[in-house]
Amino acid sequence: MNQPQTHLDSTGSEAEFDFDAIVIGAGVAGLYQLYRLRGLGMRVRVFEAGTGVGGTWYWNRYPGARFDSESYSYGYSFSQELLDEWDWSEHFASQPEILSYLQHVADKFDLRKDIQFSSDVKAAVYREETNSWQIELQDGSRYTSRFLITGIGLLSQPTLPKIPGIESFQGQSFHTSRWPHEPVDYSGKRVAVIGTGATGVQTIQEVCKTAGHLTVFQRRPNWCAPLHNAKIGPEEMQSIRESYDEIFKTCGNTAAGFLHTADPRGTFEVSEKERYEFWEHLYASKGFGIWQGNFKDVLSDRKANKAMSDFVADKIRERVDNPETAERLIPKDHGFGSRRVPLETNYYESYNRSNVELVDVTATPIQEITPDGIVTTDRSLEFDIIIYATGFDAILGSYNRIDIVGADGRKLRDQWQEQLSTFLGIQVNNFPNLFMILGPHALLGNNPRSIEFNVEWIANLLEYMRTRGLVRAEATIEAVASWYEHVLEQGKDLLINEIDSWMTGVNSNLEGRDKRIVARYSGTQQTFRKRCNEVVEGGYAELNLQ
Ligand code: NA7
Repeated sequence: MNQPQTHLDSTGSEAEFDFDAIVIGAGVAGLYQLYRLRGLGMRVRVFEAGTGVGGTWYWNRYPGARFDSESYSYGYSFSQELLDEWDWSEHFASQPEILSYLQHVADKFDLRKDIQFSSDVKAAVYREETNSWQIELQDGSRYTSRFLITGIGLLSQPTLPKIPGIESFQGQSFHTSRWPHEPVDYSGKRVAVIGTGATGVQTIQEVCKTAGHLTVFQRRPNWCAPLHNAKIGPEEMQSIRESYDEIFKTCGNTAAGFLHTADPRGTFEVSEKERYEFWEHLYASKGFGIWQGNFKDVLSDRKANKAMSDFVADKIRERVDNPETAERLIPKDHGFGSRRVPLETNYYESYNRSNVELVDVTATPIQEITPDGIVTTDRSLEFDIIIYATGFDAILGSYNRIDIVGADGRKLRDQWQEQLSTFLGIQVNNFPNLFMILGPHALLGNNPRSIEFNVEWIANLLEYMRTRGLVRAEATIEAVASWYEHVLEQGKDLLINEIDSWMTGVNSNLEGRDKRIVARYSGTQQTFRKRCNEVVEGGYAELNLQ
């Protein structure tokens, strides 16, 4: 594989490099990027750390893992054949089904032949003299290419809590995103879950059904809302299939690419009766409507947000039998929707079970983990299994773990340490020919929709370069500075940027990550795409092309 070989490159001349493009990651992004670049006749190799395709859906095998967006809005839209042949069995598919889907995609488009599995990229160095990249895997093997494209995810680098003695635990313990491929039997076992983000919520509501006893260690509660999942029968699937054009059109018209978008009315523009009827309707509806399809000012106006938060708090009180437990489950430090809203199925009712206990680690912090279990300031608890649902080194972690060295020997992590900035979340000055799919300051939202857009934007640029014999693309420093200003501007006045969460780059388990940063694009899909399209229409004037 790594022997010197003679290839014809995409222009028909003898290739200088092992590949025209190297893609890191065989998840939703990497698979589609491979498909698109192969369609341009490029020689592409995908390097994937896992043993199979799927990315997020390969790694996150924890119990209860599933989409929080409607399955039919969260798959690929690029292939009519794929849309025609794939049946989703639930409105919000579970991880095994999603993984089967991505495996099906890899097989259908014969993608595996260009994917090298168990290949963890350790370093990537730009070589100015040849306008190319050289990557190095953990095993020391090296590969070269003209272009380097990252499809490494924004939530792929897990973080464990900094708790003394964590290594000493003698039972089974797992981070949710490093779940074993073999089934874990927790029936009758004493199980601990640390963390109550979207992942913890999905895990807790599932594990409690069979665990002998489940103890949930909660630091800060989140505002959760019902998912309302349901099976999809053959007839409903047929009708969904017939509506795909409409579904993707809707996603294209909403602010973040979801099927839901803000209601044009302000919270207090309607009567109290109308307001509560609307909120009851949202609470009884599927998916992210309650977060993304709420009154237009719920996520920006403090008074509106407080009213909505009070509404959801009352729902929690209704659903949880023990009033003290209910109060502990109601967030007091942030309003509804200012952190990612975990969607749930009987999550709150889990706390009515006799085998489930909620421990508030803000009141009684965990002091240490021992060979037998967990010691808080209050007591000592024994466990057979500890599950860490403690989140990720979000957005930055997947880049920082690779030693990415650009022009003049500058390291990406050092440059971003000084200031996190990119152009469109796709390119970075000083890092020519490096393209990121959903990099920092890119639009997130409905990620598959954003991924398809970004992948196509990158593919179109590479095609543009090829037809003009160009070999080097680098965002200008001015373009990066102007995007940075735009990103800051778009993030103003949003409550979501005023609270500690992975979305604002805060992670208590990492050194120096206690200050909020703007790590993602908070403007709308329309603003983001307009800017990206203008760059294309303007002949990529913001890039230095040679
Ligand atoms: P999150 O949303 O970052 O949640 C991590 C959870 O773990 C959160 O409740 C944290 O409490 C808790 N945590 C982290 N460290 C500790 C320590 N040391 N002690 C106690 N509790 C801790 O990650 P998820 O995996 O749930 O979700 C990430 C995204 O993946 C999600 O938004 C989806 O988009 C998919 P905290 O709130 O910080 O007090």
